[in-house]
Amino acid sequence: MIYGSSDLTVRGNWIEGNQASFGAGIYLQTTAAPWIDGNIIVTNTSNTAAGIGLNQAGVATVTNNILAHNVASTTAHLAGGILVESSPARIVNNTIADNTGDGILFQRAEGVAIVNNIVSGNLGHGIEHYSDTLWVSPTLAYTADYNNVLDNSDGHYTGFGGGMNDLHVTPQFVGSGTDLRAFYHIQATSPVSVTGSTAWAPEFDLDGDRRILGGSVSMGADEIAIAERHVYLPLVLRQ
Ligand SMILES: [Ca+2]
Repeated sequence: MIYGSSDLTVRGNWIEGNQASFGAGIYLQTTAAPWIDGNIIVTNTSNTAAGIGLNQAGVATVTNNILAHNVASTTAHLAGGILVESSPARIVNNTIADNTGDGILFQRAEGVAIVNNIVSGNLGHGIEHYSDTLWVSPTLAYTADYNNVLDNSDGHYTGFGGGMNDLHVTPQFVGSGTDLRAFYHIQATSPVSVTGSTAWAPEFDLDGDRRILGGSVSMGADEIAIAERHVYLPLVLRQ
């Protein structure tokens, strides 16, 4: 749990097998602006918010994380991946797959942004805007677009209609072996390797590969490295 007012960075950790009532992987309740980047958050179990829970947190930036096989254990399975509660978080370029519970659930969040994520195979909704009218003012603005949302058991969305630039295509995960970090990388042929929003993309991916290559960016935590793409440079002959 991260609590208090420091602008810390949590990067490159393997967060596995934890149990808590809320936010078993990472629980943010801070007035600061933490950056949660490039972590592998897997097989954690909570009542709600199994992977990451943000509750009255500041402008948290959550980028390049893989959240998989986390379990929200209540019968409603609220947020197996990420729950954003009253926090203007930036949830960008994460891979949120095969969790027991909704991929992303957000509520009472002014200015939240959910962009460039892969949200697939979760037991629940892909992305849920929890819109209890007692809690949510209709004037609260949010951005949710350029996400690839598919194969979630209760459908792509609830509480809103999805983004204009969302996709629903098989992301072509590497998909083999027991190393979940490797498993949820995407293959070079992935249809989402060039379909993200460059406006929202972080500078690097979870491997340290530079993003926005040739004017395009991948969805999810993994950018296809430049060596894996076909890049043709001009050939100049000098005499
Ligand atoms: Ca990469």
